[in-house]
Amino acid sequence: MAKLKGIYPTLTGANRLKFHRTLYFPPRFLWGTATSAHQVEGGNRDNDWWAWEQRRKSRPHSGRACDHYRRYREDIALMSAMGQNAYRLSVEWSRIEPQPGQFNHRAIEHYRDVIRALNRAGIKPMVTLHHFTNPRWFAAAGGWTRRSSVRVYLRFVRTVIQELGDLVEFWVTINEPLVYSLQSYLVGLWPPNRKSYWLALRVYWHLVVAHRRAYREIHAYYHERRWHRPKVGFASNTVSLYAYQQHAISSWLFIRVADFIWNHSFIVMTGRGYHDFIAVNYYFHYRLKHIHFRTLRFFVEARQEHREMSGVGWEVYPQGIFDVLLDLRRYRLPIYITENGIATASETKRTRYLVSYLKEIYHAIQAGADVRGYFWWSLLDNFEWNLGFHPRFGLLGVNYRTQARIVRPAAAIYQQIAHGNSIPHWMLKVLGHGVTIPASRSLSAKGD
Ligand code: IFM
Repeated sequence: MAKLKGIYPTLTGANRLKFHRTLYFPPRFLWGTATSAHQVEGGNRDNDWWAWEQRRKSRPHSGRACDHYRRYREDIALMSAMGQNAYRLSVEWSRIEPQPGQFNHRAIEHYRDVIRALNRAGIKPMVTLHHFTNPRWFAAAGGWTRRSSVRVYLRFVRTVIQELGDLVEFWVTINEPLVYSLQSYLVGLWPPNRKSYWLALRVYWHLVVAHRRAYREIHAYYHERRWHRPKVGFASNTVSLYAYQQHAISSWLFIRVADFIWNHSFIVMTGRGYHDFIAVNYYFHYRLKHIHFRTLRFFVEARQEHREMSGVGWEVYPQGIFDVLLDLRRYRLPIYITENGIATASETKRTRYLVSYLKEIYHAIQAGADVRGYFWWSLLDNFEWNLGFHPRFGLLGVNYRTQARIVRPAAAIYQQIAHGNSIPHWMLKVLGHGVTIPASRSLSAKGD
């Protein structure tokens, strides 16, 4: 109990009842939201995604996106109103280095302005250096398939650190390296639409090396200047995996291998000493049904089983985040949930999702996971890559015609949680406990 003293209110009188009914998070917990440059800024013409979008009419175009590049002040004011004390954003490489080795100082100044405004508002910035997009010239030269990609990326990292380092403590080197390698080089859904195990592996390896070198570079730079120690990590798309047939050895073995690849391979390959924190992006819960390498379809779909799903067909399964957080305890590092959220048109679903996932995170903390922050994906509805604008992930809705921001009910709930650094019991009772929805409703066309 002595250890808990600093964390929890003193238990006297009326406090005692409140304490037992309220789920308190640790002090200085970060309550944030997350975005990435290409998904919200608009007008990122110089990157490979923009080029890819333009190549076919049928593809979704990011266009003005949420116009966040121009409206960031208004958006930061809304973050403040929501009680956020942290925000995860990415800097757009193609804006900062539109031509090889030529840096655009106006773009850098823009990001300095954004970060200064965040700091002034008491919102801690967490900055991602690579979030899926590459400058066109980099992609044209072979992108991450080339060994030289690491050197070129480091030149960019060095410049960003020199220009923004004095304002930032948290850096994410690469967002979801495995997702990027697979979507772009194995599944072939994202630019450059390649389908090759060899290329996917090669790209993954280069990202591993890039992370290690960026980690060293950032630390060395801060050290030379005698600045405070930066916190550097990469964001992992962490997945909870279960065997459908619990007693089949083949399923069990496959789950072990898949768990290693998804949730641990990047940390192991980069080396444990290259991470100051574990950044978890959590959306996916899979149950292994079949092993089929040619179609890359291994898991039973939520839809088939009438399970609750998001608008993009991802299963809603709060308990999964408890399991992945406990598994990650093995690294003995602070954990930040750098993305978690749901695409849905239903506000009831969004608020229930928020509260029920946070409840599981609370329990994981009680069970020993050192979770220090949570970033909802996303601040705004935004451009969801090959799916375009139809998935609605935002705490703030966006009217893409007028660019008006719509404060959703979940934003008000988030504000209350962040403000109290806790989930009050009434919120769990009214919103947070899972509600089983009838199969017919869970099967509607968009999963909503
Ligand atoms: O929108 C993406 C984000 O860019 C990376 N993590 C998952 C999100 C939802 O698909």
